[in-house]
Amino acid sequence: MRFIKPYVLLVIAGIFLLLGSFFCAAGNSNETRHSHEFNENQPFSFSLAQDNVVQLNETSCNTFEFSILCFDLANLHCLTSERQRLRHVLYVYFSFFSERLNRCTDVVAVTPWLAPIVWEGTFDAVLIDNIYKPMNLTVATTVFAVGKYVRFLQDFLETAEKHFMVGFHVRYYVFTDRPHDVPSVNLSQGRHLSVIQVPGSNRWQEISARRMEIIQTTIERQIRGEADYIFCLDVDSKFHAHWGSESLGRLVAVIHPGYYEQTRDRFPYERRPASTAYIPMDEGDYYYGGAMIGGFVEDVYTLAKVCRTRFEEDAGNSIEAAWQEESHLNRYLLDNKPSKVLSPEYLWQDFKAKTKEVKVIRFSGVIKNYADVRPNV
Ligand code: UD2
Repeated sequence: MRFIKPYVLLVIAGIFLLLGSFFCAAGNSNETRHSHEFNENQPFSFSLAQDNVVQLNETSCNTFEFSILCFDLANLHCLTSERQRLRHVLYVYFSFFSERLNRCTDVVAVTPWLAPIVWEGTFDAVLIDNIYKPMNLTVATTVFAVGKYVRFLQDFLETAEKHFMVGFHVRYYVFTDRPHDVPSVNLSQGRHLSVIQVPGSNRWQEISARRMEIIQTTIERQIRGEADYIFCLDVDSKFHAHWGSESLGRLVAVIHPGYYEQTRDRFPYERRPASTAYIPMDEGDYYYGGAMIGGFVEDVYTLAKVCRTRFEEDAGNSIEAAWQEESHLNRYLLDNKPSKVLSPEYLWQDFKAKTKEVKVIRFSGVIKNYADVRPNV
C-alpha cells in the first residue's frame, strides 16, 4: 500500500463511483420501460363488487363482450370463494383482445341490447372453458326423431360426441315414436342418453310444432332436476366443428343462416295480425332459426310454455303460424331478448355455399328429400 500514491487511490474510487451511477441509471430505465409495457397491457382496471358486478374505468369494443360474460357469471351466483379465481380469469379474458372484436369490422359482434353475437374470432374457447368447466355443469340436449327422421340420429349423435360441449356432462333426450330404431352410439364418459317415446303424426307441421309442448312437459317431469343448461336442436343436422361453453347463456338463440344478410322486412315472420305470432313489418331484431334454442333450463321452460300456449290459442282460432313454432319463437324473442345470440356458424344449411363472414361451420342441416322423410308434403 505504501507504494500506491494517493492520486491513484482517488482515480480508482472515481472509477467505482462512475460504474455505480451507470448501473443505477440502467436499472431505473429498465424499470421505467417495464412499467410502461405493463400499463399498455392493462388499459382497463376493474373490480368485482359484492354482487360480481364488474366496474370498468374505460370502454372499448371488448367491453361489451366482457360485461356480458360477467352478467352471465353473475347469474350463475358464483360462490364468494370463487371470486378471487374469477377475478384472475376475467382479467386474463379481458386482456385477450380478439382481432375481430378489436377491429369491429366485418361482422357485428354485439346486439343493440348489448348481448354478444358469437362469431369465430370473438372469443377464446380455452379461457371460457376454464371458467365454466369447474362449475360442474350438466347440459341437456333435446332432439326429436319422429317417423323417418330417426335415420338422422346416428350422424347427429356421433358428430355431437366429437364436437358438442366436449368435456361437459351432457344428457341427450331423444324423443321418438320408434324407440327400437334408436342407434347405439358410444358416448364419452359423463354423457348419457334417454329415449322418450312420443306419438307419431301424419302431419310434419304438427310434429314440429308439438316440440314446444313436449319440451315443456319433459322439463317439468325430468330435465329440471338433471341439468343446468339446455339446448333443443333439429335432428337432421351434423356437427362439424367446436361448439362449446362460449354458447352458454341465460337465453340463447341463433340467427337463421338464410336471413342474416337480409333486412327485417324480408324476414318470414308471421304477418297476419290474427295470429299470436304476428310481427308488424317495422318490428323485429333478427330472424332466429327454430332449429336451436338454448339457455338456463328455467328460461327455456318459460319460452316453451308461452310458445305452446300461443300455438294452442291460434289452433283454437283455426290459424297456424307461417313457420309453426319458429314463428312463435321469433315473436317470443322479440319481447324477451336473448342474452346471447349465436351467429349462423351455429346453424348452417348444407345446400348453402359458405360465405366470407362464416369462417367455421359448426352445425349444419343436412340436405334432405322432404318428400321422402316427411309424413306429408
Ligand atoms: C325449419 C326449421 C325447423 C323448424 C321448421 C318449422 C331451421 C334450419 N329449421 O326446418 O327448426 O322451425 O322449419 O316448420 O331453422 N321432425 C321429426 N319428424 C318429422 C318432421 C320433423 O322428427 O317428420 C323434427 C326433427 O327433429 C326435425 C325438426 O322436427 O329436425 C324440424 O323439422 P324439419 O327439419 O322438417 O323442418 P325444416 O327443415 O323445414
